[in-house]
Amino acid sequence: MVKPDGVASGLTGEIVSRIERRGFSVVALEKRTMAREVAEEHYGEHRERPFFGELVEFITSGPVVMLAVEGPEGTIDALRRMAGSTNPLDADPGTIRGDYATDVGQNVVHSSDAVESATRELALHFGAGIAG
Ligand code: D4T
Repeated sequence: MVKPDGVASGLTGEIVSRIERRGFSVVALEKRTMAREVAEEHYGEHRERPFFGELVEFITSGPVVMLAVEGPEGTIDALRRMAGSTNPLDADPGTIRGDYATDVGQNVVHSSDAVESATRELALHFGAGIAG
């Protein structure tokens, strides 16, 4: 997902381009503003964390670009490495966060961290039919 800060900064094309040039397939893509209930479910694992309210506020603050990406086994980890560390100040240059962000709360992209979360998030954002 390109988060609201990434979309507002005009980074959608750059991020989609990095994913495609790497050789992964974008199988679905949609720009939309996430409903609060969807955001709370998306970030459900962080419900008890002190930054949860801000996180939901931010992710619903403007349009995101939701992507379903397909690739061989290992693609989930490869996309996480392309995104870089959650805290952009720790992210390596050449990663998306390392090139375009400085703030952990506004770190340009989200990428699923495991098969289970990818399956859950694909179903949440695109419907049951897309994961497989
Ligand atoms: P997402 O889920 O957005 O791809 O981020 P990560 O998978 O890299 O990191 P995460 O789940 O640990 O954090 C989710 C989300 O919360 C924001 N955040 C995180 C924050 O605002 N303050 C914090 O202290 C942390 C740890 C950033 C990403």
